[in-house]
Amino acid sequence: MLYDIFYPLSSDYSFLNVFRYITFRSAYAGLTALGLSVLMGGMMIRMLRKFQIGEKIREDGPKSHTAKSGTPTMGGLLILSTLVASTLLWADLSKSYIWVVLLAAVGFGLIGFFDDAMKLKKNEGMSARTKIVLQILLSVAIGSYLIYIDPARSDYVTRLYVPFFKTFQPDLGDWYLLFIVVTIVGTSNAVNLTDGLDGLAIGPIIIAMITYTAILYLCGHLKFAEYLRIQHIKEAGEVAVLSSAVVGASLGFLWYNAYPAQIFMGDVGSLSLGGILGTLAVIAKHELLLFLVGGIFVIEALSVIIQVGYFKFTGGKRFFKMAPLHHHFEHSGWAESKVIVRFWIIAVVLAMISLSTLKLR
Ligand code: 57M
Repeated sequence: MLYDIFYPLSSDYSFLNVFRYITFRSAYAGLTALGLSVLMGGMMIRMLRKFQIGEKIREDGPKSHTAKSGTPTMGGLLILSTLVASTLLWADLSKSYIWVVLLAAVGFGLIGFFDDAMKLKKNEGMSARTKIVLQILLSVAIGSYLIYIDPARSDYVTRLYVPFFKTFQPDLGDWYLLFIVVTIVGTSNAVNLTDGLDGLAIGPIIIAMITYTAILYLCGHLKFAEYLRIQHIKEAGEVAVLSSAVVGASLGFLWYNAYPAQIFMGDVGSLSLGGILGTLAVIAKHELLLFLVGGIFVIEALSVIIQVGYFKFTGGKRFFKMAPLHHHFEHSGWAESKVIVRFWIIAVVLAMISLSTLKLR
């Protein structure tokens, strides 16, 4: 919105030319979302307490978690509202990718919202089947737009870029839609599984979003893309403004979600943030790199698959002390804050390795 108002005036007032730059708008989109979420966070926590929108803790979990009972939840609404407001303010809204990512944010957010609301009202959320069908439908809509409608992607759209390989780019053809769906739905659910300790999901989300902000900016910039020999994706750079707003909104949420948490994000936050991350990876055509950038989410999801598989296969034996993996470490005697910070450290290392792949090919 500010872009539409101020950039046209730059012919009369040259200092308004800064509104042209994605770097400038990304920085202020991040700061605006951060400011808004820190400012609104306290108010929201008071409101959630007033309406008794608090977490019901499962009895089969680690004992230390019973003290968290009643912690205000659905803090994802804070993340969503501030990132959307900041994006509408700072992004060039004529670029379609902005709307694609906003659709992912709000769509996955709505699925999570109804799930949270049902859990609060009836103690039981949406059925796993309904949730997954809705997630798939939304991802099919996003994937179909990018493959069949988006005019900017044309010939390279179904080719897959493989980290560390310069020329090996298999063309998935029509299977690419399925690949997009698996990427977006998988990321959304993996973030949801990770969100089980204070700040555990939001830390790696911030790190992964910063990484993709850099990647989006680079692949949207013709010269950098040529220099790095990555696919130049016209208009992807603008999405960096949005992902920067996600970073800001998430940092503001972390202010309150840091151990000991005053608020949880709920499914409205975790499903939406995962949906956004998956969509960003697809738009940047760095989908496989998400395994590395979002390695923490991958490990957490894998731990659940291994635990459930092993449990069924052995007729009741456990591979980990408890799944997802963070519970295993809690049961091994690690303090909650230690698990969280160590997972963050691993996320930073993975992000650094991921960025190195831009040149290592
Ligand atoms: C939901 N939700 C947290 C909060 C958050 C297939 C199965 C393994 C699935 C899995 C599952 O349901 N995972 C997804 C994870 C919950 O947090 C809420 O949920 C939102 C995110 N969806 O925003 O609203 C609890 O996590 C804690 N928490 C914090 N701080 C935070 O900032 O401490 C969350 C955010 C909160 C709070 O205690 O209540 C969750 O963990 O439930 N299932 C499991 O995760 C269960 N694992 C399990 O059953 N494993 C089995 C195997 C054989 C399948 C086993 O290993 O025994 C565990 N979940 C819990 N307790 N709560 C088991 C123990």
